[in-house]
Amino acid sequence: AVDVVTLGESMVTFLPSRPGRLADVPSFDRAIGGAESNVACVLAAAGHTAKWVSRVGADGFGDHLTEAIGAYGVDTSAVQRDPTRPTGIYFRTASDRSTDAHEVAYYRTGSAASAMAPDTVDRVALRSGRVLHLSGITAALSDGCLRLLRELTARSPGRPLVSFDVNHRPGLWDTLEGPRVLLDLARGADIVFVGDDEARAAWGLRGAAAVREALPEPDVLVVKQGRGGATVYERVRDRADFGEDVVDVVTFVRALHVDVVAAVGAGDAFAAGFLSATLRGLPVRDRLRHGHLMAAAALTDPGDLGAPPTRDHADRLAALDDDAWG
Ligand code: KDG
Repeated sequence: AVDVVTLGESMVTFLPSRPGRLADVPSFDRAIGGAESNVACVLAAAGHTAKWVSRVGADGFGDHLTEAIGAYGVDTSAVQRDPTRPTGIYFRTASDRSTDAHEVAYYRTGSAASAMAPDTVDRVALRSGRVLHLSGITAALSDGCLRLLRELTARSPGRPLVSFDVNHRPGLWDTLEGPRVLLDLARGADIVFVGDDEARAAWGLRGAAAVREALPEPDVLVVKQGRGGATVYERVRDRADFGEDVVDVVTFVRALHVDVVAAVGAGDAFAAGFLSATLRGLPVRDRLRHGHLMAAAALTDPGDLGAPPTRDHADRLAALDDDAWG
């Protein structure tokens, strides 16, 4: 089995040549984006086998995406080409230094990837990994995409470990149902990633403990607390009293403090670092450290992805003593 399979739409991304409002940016540089392929690329850089399942247009942008993602070492053999629909693209501005906010303009309605559905994707490929990583972005793309996510997050025997990043993108939802759908999908996953800001905006939940209370099902819940750090709730059997008690072990690790160049893609890098360390059987503190350091690498690069650290590099950073980690 490959280590990780990810499913999702990727887009050719246009990065601004200078800071400022979208209305004022005169030219853009081509790059690649897509939350789930970002995760696959970071995992491949960290020495894992990763496969990205998707659909792109039979056009130059589709060629570029498959080539560029393949160049990270990701297996793109299960990516389908759609002769009738275009590859999605998007433009964005640079992150504002004080708020990390940026503008995004998507051109993805009716894209090839939005035609993904249970009967149009390679289901064998989707079950071929130790981990299947999904995100809430896909749920917003079309009815077919939502049906597919519902099927993949349904608990069934023998399924891969399902990882789900909530990735609430309010601008992509054309109904008010988004938050409820995302909570439902998250309930079916084994590992869930969510930002505390997202949990507040989508579900009105304040603080990590409130998120866990609303989302007790996943064995592992990771609540990202922005520049502060991240808290993991991990369900473990409590052997101390030889009973079958299941308890939540709660672990917090501070984030690395870096000067943010572009916040987009940091959550994906975090998920990849955490999943990499999970696949390697590392303890929860190190899973969080690998998440944070992959995120730091993405935060300090103008693109969505940049050049992620290799496994050796990441291991050296994760092994720094507590002083460095704060
Ligand atoms: O998480 C980063 C993504 O938001 C970016 O790469 C583009 O997938 C993307 C999206 O739908 O916003």
